[in-house]
Amino acid sequence: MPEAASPASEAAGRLLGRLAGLGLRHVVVSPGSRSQALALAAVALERAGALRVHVRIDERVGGFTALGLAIETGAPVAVVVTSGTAVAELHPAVLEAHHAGVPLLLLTADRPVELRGVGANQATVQPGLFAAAVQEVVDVPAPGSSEDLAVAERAAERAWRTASASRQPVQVNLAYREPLSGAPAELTAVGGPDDPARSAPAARPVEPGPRTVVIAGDRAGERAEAFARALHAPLLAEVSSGARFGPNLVGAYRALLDDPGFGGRVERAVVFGHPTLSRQVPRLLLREDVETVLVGPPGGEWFDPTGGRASRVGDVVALGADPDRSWTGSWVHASRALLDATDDLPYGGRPDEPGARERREHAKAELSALRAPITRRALVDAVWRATWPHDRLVLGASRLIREADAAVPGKRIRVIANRGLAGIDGTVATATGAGLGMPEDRAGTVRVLLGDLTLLHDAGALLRTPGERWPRLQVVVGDDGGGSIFDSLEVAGTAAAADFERVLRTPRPVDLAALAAAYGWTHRRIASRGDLDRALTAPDPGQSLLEVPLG
Ligand SMILES: Cc1ncc(C[n+]2csc(CCOP(=O)(O)OP(=O)(O)O)c2C)c(N)n1
Ligand SMILES: [Mg+2]
Repeated sequence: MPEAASPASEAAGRLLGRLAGLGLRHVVVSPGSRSQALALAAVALERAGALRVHVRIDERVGGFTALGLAIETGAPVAVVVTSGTAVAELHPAVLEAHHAGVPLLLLTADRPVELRGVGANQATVQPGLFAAAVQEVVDVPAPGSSEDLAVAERAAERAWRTASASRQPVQVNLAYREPLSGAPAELTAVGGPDDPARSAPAARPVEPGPRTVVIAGDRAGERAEAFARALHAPLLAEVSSGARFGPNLVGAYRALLDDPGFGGRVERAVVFGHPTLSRQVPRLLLREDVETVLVGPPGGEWFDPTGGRASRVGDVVALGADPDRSWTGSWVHASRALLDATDDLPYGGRPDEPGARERREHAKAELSALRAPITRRALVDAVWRATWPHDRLVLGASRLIREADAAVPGKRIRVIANRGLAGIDGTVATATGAGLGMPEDRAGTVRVLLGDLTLLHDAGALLRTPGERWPRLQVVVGDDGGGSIFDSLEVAGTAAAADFERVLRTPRPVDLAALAAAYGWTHRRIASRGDLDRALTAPDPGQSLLEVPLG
């Protein structure tokens, strides 16, 4: 006997099939009844080789996994959730995606119109839930006839086009009536990519002349480095800019911006990406005597602390190199000297022509340094040294990313950080998504460096999916007994110590070995710098948690 046909299954299959035709490669699915047709269509398309499905129980984890996938692949990624609170669980990742400019397709299953606003189970007002954080809401009524297949297809095209062009999340709210799914069908991708000729933004010519710095904030990308080199300008690149490398790099930019001999002499700033890690950059851009050129983000918000005084352009092109080489040279040299002076690594100081005594002393110093407690600086340095272009480095919010930003030298590696809203949520899930988005045959290790509270916030993301590929993940936790970032705030001195501890620093004595074991992760407690280097350079296969007590 043929099983009952389900308009829900047919429409869901057509929607996802068309999305696959347009270029959708990853769908993150969370379980639910109302969304079953979408979830089953996604796995049918996976069987046909059209896309990959990643299943996550917790939609908040699913949302951040999709975010990581979209950051890594640069293309929209879909999430499938059921109705009600499941939709709201996506909100943190949607907000981050909105502010950072990352395209997501939120396929939110819903009740049909007759069941809305009548107190039906698991039904709320889903369109509009994300307010301005989505570029568009495509509200698709429950399918009933074969004409609705065309409606589903058009919804797919519209959502894909909007998300791709705006680099923003788009909600496709999909009502379904019972039967919520029907007989399994074989599905394939429908149609081809739709590639409206996208015109590159006009590039504004930038003449050499005024004393210029190039600032690369989060997600600035390699074009910031190329532009700084072409103009021969100092490159003040944050650690997650994607531009922290090259001959013009000024890693110690904060100290130099504070210095009247450097920051005080700047006449023009060209800003790429979203700088979030220093007070000095916004302060520089606020200065009336500094001409500011903001280079448009491909999506996301403009970073503009100038109150509209800055000029905004889609792209820039250097009209030649600054003939005054001393400007950039002085920044680069001063930066290198500053970074060397604050170095606490055990490896420096090798005598030029070591005699036997010097060699012995050097070896002794090296040995005792390897046994020394691990400082934040030593931790970020070790992680940075161990990370290579085929790896990914994901940095959690809080102190370690700031430490890395202040200290690490230039290296052309991919660093991901959720700086759109700088939340401590979703860090492990974002990293997992990034790893899943890397080409399988060329994927290295995804290393996550985060604080102890940031890990505990996303403990649910440690939950693996049996039978699905997971990337090689090395989660490195700098454990300093709660939110140490609050120690640097005024409240640390004004609040009663016990109150400060209870509501701000919030230390949690969690047994991380047991946490790791519960989720089947390898756990290592790192006691020395020697251990740290060994664990980082030869990462365990699969998923591992390195617990690093900070000294
Ligand atoms: C979702 C979210 N909640 C709260 C905060 C505020 N916050 C910023 S840092 C921080 C503490 C982080 O502690 P930890 O991960 O241990 O890092 P540490 O400060 O010790 O480096 C908190 C709660 C936030 N950024 N995001
Ligand atoms: Mg901490």
